Amino acid sequence: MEKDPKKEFYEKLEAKGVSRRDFLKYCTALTATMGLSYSCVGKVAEQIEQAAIKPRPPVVWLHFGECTGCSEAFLRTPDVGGIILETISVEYHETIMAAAGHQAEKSLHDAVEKYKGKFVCVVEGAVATKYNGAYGKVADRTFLEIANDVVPKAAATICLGTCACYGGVAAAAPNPGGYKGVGDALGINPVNLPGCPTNPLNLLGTILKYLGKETIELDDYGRPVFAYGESVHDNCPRLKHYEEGNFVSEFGSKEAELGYCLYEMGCKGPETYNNCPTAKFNDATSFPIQAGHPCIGCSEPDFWDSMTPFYEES
Ligand code: FSX
Ligand code: SF4
Ligand code: F3S
Repeated sequence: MEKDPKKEFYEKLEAKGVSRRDFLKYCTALTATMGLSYSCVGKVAEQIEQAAIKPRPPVVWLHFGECTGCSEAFLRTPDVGGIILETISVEYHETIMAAAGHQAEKSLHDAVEKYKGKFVCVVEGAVATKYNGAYGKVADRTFLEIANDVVPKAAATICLGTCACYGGVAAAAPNPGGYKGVGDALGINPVNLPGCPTNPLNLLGTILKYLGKETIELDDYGRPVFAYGESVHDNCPRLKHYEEGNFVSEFGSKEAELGYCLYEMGCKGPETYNNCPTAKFNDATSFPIQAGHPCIGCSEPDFWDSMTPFYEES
């Protein structure tokens, strides 16, 4: 007897430690992240079930100049990460694949040829452009060569993390290697999901919109408006204190315990566009400001240069 694919999907999630109740909890968080009303939770859950049942889109995942924090962010949130891995078919990913050396190179080549024009390319990390890309190599090929070879063969490209989007830490001054984001380095317009790291819910929301063939509205920096349309400050739980002038001036102070505003500690929430206060991290547990740390503007282009020093008074 043929197995019920929906049942099979839930069994697979269960095996990853994600109960049906957990799944619905993440669908609720995702619905809010995607800017939809609460009444759409059922529809979002159904979209994910359908995505997992249908042939999943092949994904080639590249790593260039970065810290892999963006992959870690979803691999270490097993619930959201587990759901993501059920909606896509990862054909190549250096951090999680078993292959190494020549075998790994072959699997990249084979995946790109087999799924030419059909795969989604997820890129983590910036591309070195000076000196023919000499400042960044994998398997004796520069990041620039690999990007020029693989990215044009993809059906769509998603830049994951501020490094892939705009250069990030590798492009911080004086940037000797001429690191750039993928869009700038290749002269293309990818979907940019910045953050250092990117919130895994924003990746999942983007994948679902892509699979549902929905138009993804982007802002001037290539970021989906559903996730990056409002500033951190707009939705900050400490906003009332900002308006009333209750500021924290040092870490560990009495004011910090009271949850006062972190603006005077250098918080960049007013200039930073991201949905951290509503989506949150670690399976929707917390985000920097909730944990008492000022926002450092990690989803903005050039934040390592333009938002520093992170701790000086504003
Ligand atoms: Fe950069 Fe992401 Fe910061 Fe790290 O992929 S955005 S350094 S969290 O890993 O690229
Ligand atoms: Fe705005 Fe930062 Fe204060 Fe929150 S903590 S209200 S984001 S300045
Ligand atoms: Fe980054 Fe600020 Fe959110 S530092 S994680 S954009 S609160």
